[in-house]
Amino acid sequence: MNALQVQQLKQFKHDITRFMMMYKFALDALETKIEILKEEFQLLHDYNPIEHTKSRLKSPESIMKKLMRKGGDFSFHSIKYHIQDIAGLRITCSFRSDIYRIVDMLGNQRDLTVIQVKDYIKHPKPNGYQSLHLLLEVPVFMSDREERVCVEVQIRTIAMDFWASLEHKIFYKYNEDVPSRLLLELKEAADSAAALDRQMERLHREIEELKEERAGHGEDDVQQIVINNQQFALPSVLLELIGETAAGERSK
Ligand code: 0O2
Repeated sequence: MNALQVQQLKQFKHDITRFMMMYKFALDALETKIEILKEEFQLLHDYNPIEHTKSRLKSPESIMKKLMRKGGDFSFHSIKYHIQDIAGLRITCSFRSDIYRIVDMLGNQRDLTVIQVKDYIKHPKPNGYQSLHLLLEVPVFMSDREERVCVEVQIRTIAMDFWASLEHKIFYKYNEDVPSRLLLELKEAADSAAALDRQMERLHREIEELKEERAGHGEDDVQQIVINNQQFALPSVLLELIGETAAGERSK
């Protein structure tokens, strides 16, 4: 390799790193948003709709393979235009209703743009795959410019995730040529996972109703608040003040 080629290679390495960093920053920004939603939801509803999140950047090799499939030219502009899942975030929830709650919460954020929604829960793929896919445009503020970066968000329940990861493994093990007996069993397993999700959702609703009933009877511990996993007792002076106000109200 001559000096010019080494120089060109260095420049390319620098450019591709900068390009990929943009997607990493978009994922960081989105993960922070999810973290805030999670904590706020826990505080308001005493319940966490998000089990866990996992992010990934597509490897340069997979990006190139996909670009060739899509027939785009080899420029950063073309990659950004054609490959919309360079940055991917997977959110796993306990219940189906949580998925639509998260979609609404993200859709309501003014700096995010929802480009596309693919609902494979209402319309599962023929193989049984279920998940909700969102394409979001996330603003990334850098030292010299602002970029709008596309992130693919997959939102699914634990049962859907269990199924998808097994199906993915089987698909790769058989080099995409899965025996029909296994395909049939996978479809049955997807149906069982969907039935389990429905049953868990029903149970969850019943438990929530019981919790509300209990709260209505004042059985919850109302003398403390929990923030950042820390418990704080309400100041006694405040409790006394509330007590006095209540006594005053009663004697009116
Ligand atoms: P990876 O490694 O997960 O990123 P497109 O992305 O537009 O070319 P498509 O099929 O229109 O292709 O996109 P779609 O339907 O939104 O699905 C994209 C991603 O969803 C896939 O990414 C998988 O992660 C997941 N997915 C979709 N269908 C299935 C399925 O039948 N089984 C499983 N296990 N996952 C699925 P990639 O790029 O395939 O891979």
